[in-house]
Amino acid sequence: MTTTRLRIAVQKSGRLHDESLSLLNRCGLKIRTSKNALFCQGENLPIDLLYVRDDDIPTLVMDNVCDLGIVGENVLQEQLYTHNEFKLEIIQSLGFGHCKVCLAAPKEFLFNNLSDLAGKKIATSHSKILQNFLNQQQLYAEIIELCGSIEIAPRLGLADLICDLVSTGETLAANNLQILTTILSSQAVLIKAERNLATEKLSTYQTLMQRLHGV
Ligand code: PRT
Ligand code: ZN
Repeated sequence: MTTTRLRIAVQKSGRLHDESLSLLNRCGLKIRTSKNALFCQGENLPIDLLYVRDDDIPTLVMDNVCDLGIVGENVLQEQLYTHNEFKLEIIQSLGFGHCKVCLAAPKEFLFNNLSDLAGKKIATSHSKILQNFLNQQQLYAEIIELCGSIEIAPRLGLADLICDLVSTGETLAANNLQILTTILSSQAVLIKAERNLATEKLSTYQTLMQRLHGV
């Protein structure tokens, strides 16, 4: 189905949802929101929102289901490493959702430099970002892929260390873990596919971009 309305993919629920909506709101977009709706229409601009899992946002933008997406740079980077054919660009950093992808280990882990990671088991949900970092450092380590509760992996004996998102660091501290190094700094970003937008959507896009620069 073709539409002249600009469609933006936004996280349905989670850490980026409220601030994504608040940003669009400050850009003047009024949204008719109904509970559990996956698709919401803008009332005063030809812009619609699709509420989805954050991990699906790069694919939805790449596949032209959505014109734009708001997603964490960590998720974007992981997907770009996973799908070499994805051509996506960051249009603007949005100033919220700040966090870091860090390597962390139990406080007793002896760490002088990165070569101490050689041959270790590292639990993560960011396996491609981690693998790329290990390759750059010319290090071999075993990656244990987990979807969540990464911080508990060392205590369970599943891994020697972890590679996970950190914002305040409280979760690491609560699990007796300390940061060894930061691999990636992340925040929420507005993304678009590296192709021209349909001409009938251009003026809405330009209006949104002007307002984004002004907020
Ligand atoms: O359901 P869906 O798949 O959409 O959401 P999700 O569960 O995958 O993601 P969500 O909502 O947890 O996070 C969305 C995005 O928020 C992430 O991809 C990051 O870009 C960003 N973000 C910012 C964070 C954090 N800060 C953060 N602190 N994502 C996760 N965390 C975790 C952290 O790993 C730790 O376990 O929150 C916990 C608390 O962190 P500390 O350091 O403050 O204790
Ligand atoms: Zn997710």
